[in-house]
Amino acid sequence: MKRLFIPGALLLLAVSVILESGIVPVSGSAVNFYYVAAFALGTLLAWRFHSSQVLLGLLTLLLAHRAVVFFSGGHILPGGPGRIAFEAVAFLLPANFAVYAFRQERGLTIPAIASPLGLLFLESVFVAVICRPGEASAPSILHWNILASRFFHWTGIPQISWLLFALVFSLLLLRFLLHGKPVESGLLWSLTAAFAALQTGAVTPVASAFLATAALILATSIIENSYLLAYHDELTALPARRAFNDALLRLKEPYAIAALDIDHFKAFNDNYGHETGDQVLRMVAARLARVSGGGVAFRVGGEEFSILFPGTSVKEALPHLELLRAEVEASIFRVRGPLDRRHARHPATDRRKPGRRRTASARPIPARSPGELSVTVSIGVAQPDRKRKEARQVVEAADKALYRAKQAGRNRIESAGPDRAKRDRIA
Ligand code: GH3
Ligand code: MG
Ligand code: MG
Repeated sequence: MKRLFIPGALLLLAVSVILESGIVPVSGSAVNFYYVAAFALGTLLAWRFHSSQVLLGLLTLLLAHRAVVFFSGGHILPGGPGRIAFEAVAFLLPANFAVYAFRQERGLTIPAIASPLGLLFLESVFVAVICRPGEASAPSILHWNILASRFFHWTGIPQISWLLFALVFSLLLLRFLLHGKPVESGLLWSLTAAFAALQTGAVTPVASAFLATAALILATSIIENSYLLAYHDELTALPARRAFNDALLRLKEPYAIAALDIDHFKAFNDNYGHETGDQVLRMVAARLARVSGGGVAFRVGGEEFSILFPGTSVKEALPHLELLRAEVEASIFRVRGPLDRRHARHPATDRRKPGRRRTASARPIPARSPGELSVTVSIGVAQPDRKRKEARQVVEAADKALYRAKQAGRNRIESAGPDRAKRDRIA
C-alpha cells in the first residue's frame, strides 16, 4: 500500500497544496523551469534505465500539451481548433497510458518502440487534421454525452473523457494491486496529474505545473523501481541482502540473528528442475515472512536466508525458530504444472548399479504423492556477547552454527556458543 501512494500520490498532493494554497507564489518562469527540468530528468532516467514505458509516457504528455498550446494559441475558446485539440487530447491521453501499461517492457530498442511511436505519429496526424483552420468542432465521439450535461457544467473535460480516465485509472490500479510495479503506480498518478492539468485549463501556468508533476512522477517511478530491484528480491518478495546489510547497521543490542539454509536443495533442483526449485523457494520464503517473535526474514543468497530478531535474545528466539523449522518440515508444497521428473530417481525404480557412489545431487527426494513435495531447513542462531560485539561477527557465528546443524544431520537448529544448546530434531 505504501508503494501505491509514495512517491507518486504524495508528490501530486504536495504540488496541489502549493498551487492551491498560494504558500509559494507561482511565477511563470519558475513553472517553466520546473517543466523543463521534470521532462529532462524523466528522459535522462528513462534512457539510462532503458524504460520505454516511461519514455513513451513522457513523449505523450509533451505532445498532448504542445498540441493544445499550439492550436489554442494560449486561449481555449468554446469552439475552434483549440477546443478540438483539447477534446482530442483528453480522449487520447488516457487511451495511450492504458496501452503503455499493458505493453510488456522490452527495453529501449528501435524494434521495441517502433509500433507505439508509429501510433503516436498517427495520432498527431489525426489531431492536426481535425484541428485544421476553419474546423468548428471535434468529431462527435470526442464529446459524446452519456449523462445530462447539466451535471458537467463545472468541468471542461467531456463526459466521454471522464469515463475513459476513470476506466484507465481503475485498470492501472488493478494492475498495480496485482503486480506492485512502481512504473504502474507511476503511470497511475502521472495520469491523475495530467487529468488535473486538463481540469485546470490545459494552457494555464497551473496546468503546466501539473503536467510537469506528471512527468516528475514518471521519473521518480524509475528511481523507485531501481530501489526495489536493489533492496527486494524479485523471486521471493523478501527484502534482499542489501536490505539485510542496512538493517545490520541499525541493530542495537540485544538482538539475535538466525542463518537458515534449505537442506539438499541442489538435489531438489536436479530431481525436479529449476522451475520447481524456484516455486519451492517462494513457498519457503512465504513461511519465513510470517515468522513469529518479531523476526524479519531476508533472502541473502540463493537458498540462504537470514532472520533478524531485534530486542530478542537467542533463548527467546529459539521457540519461534523451532516453530518455523517444524512448520516447513510439515508443509506439503503443491507444485503448479507437471513435475519435471526426467532426472528423478526413486529408490524402488533406481536401476543404477549397486555400490556406485551417489553424489549429493543424485539423492532421491521423496515426493509424498504426485505434485506434492516437502523440504526441510537447517538453522544457526547467534547473539552478540563479550567476544563478538559487531553484527558482522554475530552473522559469522550464526553461519558457523548453521554449518554445525548441517554436519549434525540437518533439519535442526544450533545456537552459537558459549552455551551451545543442541536442539535435536523433534521426531
Ligand atoms: P545443503 O543441505 O548442504 O545445504 O545442500 P544444498 O544442496 O542445499 O547445498 P548447496 O549450497 O551446495 O546448494 C545450493 C543450491 O541451491 C545450488 C543451486 O542449485 C540452488 N539454488 C541457488 N539459488 C537458486 C535459485 O534461485 N533457484 C533455484 N531453483 N535453485 C537455486
Ligand atoms: Mg542448502
Ligand atoms: Mg546453501
